Amino acid sequence: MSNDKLSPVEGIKIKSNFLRGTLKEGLADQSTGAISADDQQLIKFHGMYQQDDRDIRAERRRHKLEKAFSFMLRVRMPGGVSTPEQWLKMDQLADDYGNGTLKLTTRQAFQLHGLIKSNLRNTIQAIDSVALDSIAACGDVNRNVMCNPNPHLSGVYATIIEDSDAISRHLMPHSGAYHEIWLEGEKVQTSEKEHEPIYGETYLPRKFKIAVAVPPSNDVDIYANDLSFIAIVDEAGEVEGYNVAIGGGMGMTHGNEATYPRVADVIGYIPRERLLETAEHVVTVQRDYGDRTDRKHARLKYTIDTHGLDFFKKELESRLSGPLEPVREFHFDNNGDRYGWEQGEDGKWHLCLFIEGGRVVDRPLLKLRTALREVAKILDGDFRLTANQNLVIAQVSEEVKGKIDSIFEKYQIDAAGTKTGLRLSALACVSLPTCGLALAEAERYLPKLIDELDEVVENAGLGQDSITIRMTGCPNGCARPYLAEIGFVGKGPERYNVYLGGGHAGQRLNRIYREDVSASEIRPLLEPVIKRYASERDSGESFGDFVIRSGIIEASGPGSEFQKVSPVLANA
Ligand code: SRM
Ligand code: SF4
Repeated sequence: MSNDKLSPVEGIKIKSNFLRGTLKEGLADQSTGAISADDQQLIKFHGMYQQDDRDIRAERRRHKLEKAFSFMLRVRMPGGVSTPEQWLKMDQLADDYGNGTLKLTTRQAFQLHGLIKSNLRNTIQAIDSVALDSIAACGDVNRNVMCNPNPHLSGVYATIIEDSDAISRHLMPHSGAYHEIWLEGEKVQTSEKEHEPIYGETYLPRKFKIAVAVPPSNDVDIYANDLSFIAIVDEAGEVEGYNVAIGGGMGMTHGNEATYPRVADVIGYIPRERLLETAEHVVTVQRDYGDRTDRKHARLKYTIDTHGLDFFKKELESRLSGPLEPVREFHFDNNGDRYGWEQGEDGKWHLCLFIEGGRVVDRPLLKLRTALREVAKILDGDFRLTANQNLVIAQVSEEVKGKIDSIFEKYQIDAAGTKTGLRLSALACVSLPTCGLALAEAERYLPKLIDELDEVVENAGLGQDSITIRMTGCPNGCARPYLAEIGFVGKGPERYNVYLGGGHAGQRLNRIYREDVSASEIRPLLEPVIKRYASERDSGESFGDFVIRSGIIEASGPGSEFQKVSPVLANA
């Protein structure tokens, strides 16, 4: 392929000297709150995005002021595990340098928003002081490795968190740029020429995402990841090995039919000791065959669809120590979180706490951030961020459990998860005001929409039944809306495409029901569908399955694949 066909970001990576670019100079430039366009691409590999406050963009333009630039910092934390000390540091940084909130993301990471350029180094040095970093939290590399928290299964959990951590470390960029720019300030002196043994100097064609799950919980949404490992547990309760799934992804672009969400294919099984070589070589096949000319066509899902699944599998096996074994049977039954206290096999207590929109913030009537800070100060276990933007307070002794209950009582935090089934199963991406790609509100609007839909559900007599609802401010799919039973995807200000029919275990894509609906039209649009579900559903039938069986969503037509898929061996 000739270089002039490569996407411009490929050129930026090549000439960046292993992700350094002119970041040091850009940070020192006090004449602007921004960094150069090229460095904006490179800083992603260091876990940051340049953003601006979109709520005040127009006003600043009117006053001929530079945009209100700030940075979002995403912390790498495999499996979403945070010690109380790390929590307290992040909480403090949210006040010292951020916008006073902590965001728990859909990939089990912390995000700080609103950091100004001159505070980036201080912030990164502060997270480093509690053994956290933001290396490869964004960028064309493997991102934060997810794994489900499974607090009640202590033995299996210990294995999968160890494995997720090992994958994360194995696929970390080797460049010394992060340490040099953010921590040391000096070039790390070494006689060896720097190189990236797995990625090479142009890294991957695009971002790359990995998740590890223990059935029957699919709370990490394995079908939305480039690469997933589905744990197969033997009769003794040990993780024997993993089924391997490849080619999931959500992002698409309105009006560009060459882009689409795709659920992953389960291609085989590997014993546990072959985990790292498998992860490495799915990455290297994507490195070598991914499309570097068009970033909208560069994810692994397109590599597979361009070259064929059989080709990809053969190429992968040629790089592995042996062929993949046949897929082992597995079963997912949900992709949500289980709220409230639960006691684990080892007698320790775990509380899964609902965090609306993953936003840890003090509001006038709900001092959530303060309450969690008090919990962190006495916690004898750890925190685990979930892929549904919630929080598990894990490994708690009986004595501390009582103290945590008192804290939540004092601050009137709903520890038992008694909100409605809709609210507890809802996800919204960040969207406005920080996301530069947002076309419509999501995190700030979904709670109000749920208020309306809760009334509909209650009138229909559906009670606490959960229907997964996910909203994103644009089609990139950060809250995985195409796997939801009801998905809303931002089209423009206060306008959404409405999708129906995703699988309740996240195993099947939904498809478009109505395009370009205004926010005020959503309730009247969905009310008759929800009423029909309440009166006509079969026993135990999920909303997603019902809308297909009843013909509310046509079983054929343009758009995503739409056959009814059994969660057992969904894609084998
Ligand atoms: Fe995302 C870009 C937020 C999970 C698909 N995502 C962005 C950016 C960085 C916007 C940008 O590029 O300028 C958003 C920053 C908003 C902000 O102000 O914080 C953003 N994505 C998020 C988070 C914070 C959403 C949330 O509310 O939790 C999630 C952070 C996860 C993490 O900790 O790493 C987040 N993003 C996802 C997911 C879900 C997942 O991975 O399970 C997806 C869909 C899965 C996938 O990748 O296919 C996702 N984000 C995207 C895409 C579309 C990628 C594509 O293949 O087309 C973009 C845009 C892009 O990459 O060009 C994007
Ligand atoms: Fe931003 Fe779109 Fe992702 Fe929402 S889905 S955070 S609007 S990129």
